[in-house]
Amino acid sequence: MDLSQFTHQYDHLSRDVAAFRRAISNKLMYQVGKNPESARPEDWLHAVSYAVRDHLVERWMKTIRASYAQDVKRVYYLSMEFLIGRSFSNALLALDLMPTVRQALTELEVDPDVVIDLEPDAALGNGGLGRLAACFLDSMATLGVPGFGYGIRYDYGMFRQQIIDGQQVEVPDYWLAHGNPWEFHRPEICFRVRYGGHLEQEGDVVRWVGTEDVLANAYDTIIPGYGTEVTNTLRLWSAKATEEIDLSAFNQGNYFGAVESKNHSENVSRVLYPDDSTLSGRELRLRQEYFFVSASLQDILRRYRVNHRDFDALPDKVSIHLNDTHPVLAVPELMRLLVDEHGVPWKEAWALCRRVFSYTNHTLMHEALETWPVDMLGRVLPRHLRMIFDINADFLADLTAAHGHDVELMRRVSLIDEHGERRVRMAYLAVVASHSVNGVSVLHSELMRQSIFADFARLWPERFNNKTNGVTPRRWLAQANPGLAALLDARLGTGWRRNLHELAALREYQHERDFLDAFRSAKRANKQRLADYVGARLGIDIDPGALFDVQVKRMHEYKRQLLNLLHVIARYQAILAKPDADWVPRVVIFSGKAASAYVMAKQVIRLINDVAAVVNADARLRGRLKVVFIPNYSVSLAELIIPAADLSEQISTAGTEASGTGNMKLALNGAITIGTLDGANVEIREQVGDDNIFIFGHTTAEVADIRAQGYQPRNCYAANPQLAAALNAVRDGLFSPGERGRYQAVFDALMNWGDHYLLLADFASYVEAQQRADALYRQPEAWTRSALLNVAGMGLFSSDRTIDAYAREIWKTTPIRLDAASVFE
Ligand code: 26W
Repeated sequence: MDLSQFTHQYDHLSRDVAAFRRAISNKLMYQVGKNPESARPEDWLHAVSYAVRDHLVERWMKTIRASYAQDVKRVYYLSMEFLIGRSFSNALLALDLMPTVRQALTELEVDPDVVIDLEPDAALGNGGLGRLAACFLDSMATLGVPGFGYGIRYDYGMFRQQIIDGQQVEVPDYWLAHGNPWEFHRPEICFRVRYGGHLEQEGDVVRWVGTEDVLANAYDTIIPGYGTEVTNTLRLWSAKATEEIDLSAFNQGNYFGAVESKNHSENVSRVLYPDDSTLSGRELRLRQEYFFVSASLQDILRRYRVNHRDFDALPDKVSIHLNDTHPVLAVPELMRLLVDEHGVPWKEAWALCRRVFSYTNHTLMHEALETWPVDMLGRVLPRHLRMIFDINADFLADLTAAHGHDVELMRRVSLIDEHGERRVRMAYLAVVASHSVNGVSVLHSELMRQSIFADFARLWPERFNNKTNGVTPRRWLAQANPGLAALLDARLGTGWRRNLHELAALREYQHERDFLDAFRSAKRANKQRLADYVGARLGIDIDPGALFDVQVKRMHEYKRQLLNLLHVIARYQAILAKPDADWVPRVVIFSGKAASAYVMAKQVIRLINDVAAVVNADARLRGRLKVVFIPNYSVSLAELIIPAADLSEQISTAGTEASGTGNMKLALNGAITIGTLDGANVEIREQVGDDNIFIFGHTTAEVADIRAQGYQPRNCYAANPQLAAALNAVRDGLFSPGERGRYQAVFDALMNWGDHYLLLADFASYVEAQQRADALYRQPEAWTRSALLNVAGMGLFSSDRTIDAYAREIWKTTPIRLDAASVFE
């Protein structure tokens, strides 16, 4: 085909205001089907999204064409979660079209801010792991890495959180209700995914028959790069019944029965599991994992075969990354496709697998490590269970050959856990199958080698490495904090968006009074913006002059929101005891969701709201302490809250938070961290210096010692009257006067059930660190300088740096070349 005839079409899109006005009006009429006078704001959002999208599609087609022409090595990032948030303003930023499109909308008498705020978040993830996947997509495109995201197009994303009478209520998130202009449905890209059935063996050949099938149908989302034309793809799978309806039932007059089975099979992509802490072990979850993995692998092999006849070059052209263990069924699935469907000999297939897969671990928490009962796996995926047994047999045989017959070692590393009900250890399968296993911060990678993977790290030390997480500076600074971004542009130029290390130059301005003032006013404006939101939505009046103390993240015992709250209570009591002392005014802000079945996390939400009600109503405080729980934490709320923070709470028990990424976003926006030596806090301290972070609490090693010696939380209570008073207030119902015993279980968890996360052991040190924060906040210039030095130290924490390291050291990919690939240089 002669492609030259098509290329001129690329030039028809103009980028001026008048052209956009016309394009938006055209989209409104021809795509949305509305007249301007009857168009609702949602209709305008769709119209303008389509107009902007056209500009991305051009780049997208160009990228796809180049990737085939250059037969590049592609990276496939397999993840159950992608927490994308909104796409419209992100696209405007990538295309450098924000001022143009704002102007065009304004001329059409449409308020751009109203339209921007109408877009629902694509909340296809729980928290850190899902948002990291989204930041990685952004960085892959920006660096020109030929990367694809593969996941599930859940009909219902992360639930919406309402707070009713102080308690979390979950509301379904039907994010597709008004349609999604950012996705392209691909009805023709459809793969059969099989479940159940049984195995038949003829000689060496195993046949998997009698299955119940569902179709996986592709929806593509465009992922723009920043400052480049490279534009990548996020491909999400939606379940479709193999037959529209059961015709035989239909013909027999059983109309409802006819649609029932269709609905049943389509349930597999219905809803995101809203739990990021405990493995529920539910069969539907297993089905979801296999669903997207199978479709993705079939698609990956199809694409590979466009340019290749056999599979010899597979590891040179394909890299498959496993985002935690959730997609680990990709290992037996690739084996199945190669061996059963394409006749590749077992040993060759395994050698290919070992070079294709890499794996990231995101948590050490035992209860979050996935294992599947052998029984269930055998019922749902009999062929894969057999594959896993065979992989295990080969692995254990090789182990014996190399290290002798060590039964204890074999028991420890076997892919099958034989204690009690037999279970498949998905993390071990990931390690055995991958050429690279990484943790997400220096500390976490080290602990990973010492704890859950100790035996494997001895067997294969070369396989283990660290890739400290990062965040995209486009969304988390340029987009979320236009005030600070403008200030940085004026002083440093705009290059920090693509090279975050350029922020280091800010250090030169740390003694310039004018610059510090401007930096402080940018923060102040963000605080005002948040105060307006809190006033309008929650009816709570907060003073933007107060210290904004922010903890935003999933609600989890190990993250210790309750430790923060104990400090709030202690402070409340201290102010009442000395009402005339010179207190630094504070607004303590919480936001975060609890998994729906996580009783203790929900109790903590309720307690925060109960404390807020009492504290905010107490006139004796004269506004010097306020507590706010902002409902429904999400990517777009994070974009509002994070730029307004002064103090960033990163207070997990040392050794429990794998990395954290909120810590990076907050520091990047000029918040100072109060935190433990956990996760990436350790590296943040190295970058910003000891004087610009408030570190407290026991270290990982000390935590281990305390536990080994038999931790007695009651001793902390006995030794610290301030702590005892705060705990007693909770126990005695000071914050729940209508139901005095409401928080007995919270009290008991700390005092009588062992305080597993050592809140009491860290309390005194935490309070002391909070006093250091107060002292610094009393000196506005010193505080601002320290905040500035935090921003200056964030160069390392760009996800561009992270992705560059993955690309070079794990995936071994090189960037795509496009003619005039860099559009801003
Ligand atoms: C079995 C259900 C389940 C679902 C999700 C278990 C565990 C998870 C994730 C691993 C939880 C998660 O989001 N982990 C977070 O990953 C971030 C990105 O690496 C880190 O920054 C956080 O520290 C880590 O908690």
